[in-house]
Amino acid sequence: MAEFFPDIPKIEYAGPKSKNPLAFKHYDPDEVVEGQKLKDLLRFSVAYWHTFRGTGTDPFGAATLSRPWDDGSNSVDNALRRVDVAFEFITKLGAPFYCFHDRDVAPEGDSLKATNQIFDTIAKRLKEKQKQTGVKLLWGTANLFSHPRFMHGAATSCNAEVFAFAAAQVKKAIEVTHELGGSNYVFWGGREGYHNLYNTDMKRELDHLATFMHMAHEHAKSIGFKGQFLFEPKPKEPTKHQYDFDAATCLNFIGRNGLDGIVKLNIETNHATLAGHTMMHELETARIHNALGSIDANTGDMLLGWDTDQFPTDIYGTTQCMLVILKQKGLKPGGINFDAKVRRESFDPVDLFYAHIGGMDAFARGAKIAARMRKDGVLDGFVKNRYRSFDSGIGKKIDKRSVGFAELEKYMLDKGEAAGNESGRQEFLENIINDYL
Ligand code: XLS
Ligand code: NI
Ligand code: NI
Repeated sequence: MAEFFPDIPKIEYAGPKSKNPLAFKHYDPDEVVEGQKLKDLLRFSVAYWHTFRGTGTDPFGAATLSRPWDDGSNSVDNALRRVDVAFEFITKLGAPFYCFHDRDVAPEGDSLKATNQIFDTIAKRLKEKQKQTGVKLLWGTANLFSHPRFMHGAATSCNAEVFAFAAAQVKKAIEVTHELGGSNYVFWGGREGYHNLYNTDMKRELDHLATFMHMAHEHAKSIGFKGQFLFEPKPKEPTKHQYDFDAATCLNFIGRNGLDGIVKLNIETNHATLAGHTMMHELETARIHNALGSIDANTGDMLLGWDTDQFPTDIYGTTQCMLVILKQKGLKPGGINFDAKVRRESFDPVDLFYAHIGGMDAFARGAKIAARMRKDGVLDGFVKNRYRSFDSGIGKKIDKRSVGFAELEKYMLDKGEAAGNESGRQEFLENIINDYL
């Protein structure tokens, strides 16, 4: 079988002292952290779209990336060859999972029927390759944003024909995800949002989105797909007002539309930044609502205001992510997907390896640092103690709701003033965190 990365060996763990750029320094898949092997805790996934379909184009310039195996065509042969490339890459990297949109793996045909046939052909090859290599599908999704038919949205389009097309496409994408043993199915809003209320019935569009998700869930049930549905928040791009703005907005949508427990969240670092939040805030918002399903680990650039989809390299950031993720003992059935692309200047195939190795090492380090902090009870003890006034006395009564405003007024009239404030010690805690890095 042809090798597409002939000069690249299987990437191994070589330890922190290694100077080999094609080895892991921190990600040892079998190292145990908080009772789990790192490979099971982190569940890394390669994103098919950026890694095997990315060309390096940007709004100002043409493709730059050198991908000798790709003839640039939309042929089925080219798509099949990409599958072989993908599985050689993922296997050499040692990532246990991958993710795709339907249109990343399989091009569109002349009709929906032809498109579905092409998708089946590719899915067959994907299935063979999964079996051969042991690589699994973390999640599947449908591309409901690239084709011109989705100009007004997909599930939130003003055009019922487009809603129907999107439904047919998602039906097929769920079926293929099921056939390939996918653990999750993702809804990212894509063009679900609007630019201007002069032409938009927001209520009707949101109702349609809820209808769409219920229909997807009903279909999944009918075919026996047990994977987790995930909604991916993102505040901007491509529309000005995306309906899946941030974790809180998505949770509100889920809760108000009877989708609690059916749909969880796929939280992306870059999207958190665009929403004006930290990733830690978004993760914790999802977690406390029992909705932290999976993450897209790509980060943005603090100086650029769009989804730059960079590989995570900031250990401070990955530590913060892992502090939250470890609280719920990992993300399973979700994982850490690199929805990230190499810069257009990094055009060699080997750059794909450097990028993923760096991201995996950054998360492995974050996991180990966070675990040490948790073992020493650095934050937990502090936080628990900070709220101790609610563990007894009047605080306990408030938590139990056994008092109301009248009792609290009497309590304070008797005391005259609230006592007991203590320092929040933010800088003290920030210093301790730096000690662990
Ligand atoms: C785009 C999104 C997208 C989703 C999958 O910004 O991150 O890539 O993860 O549709
Ligand atoms: Ni994403
Ligand atoms: Ni994104």
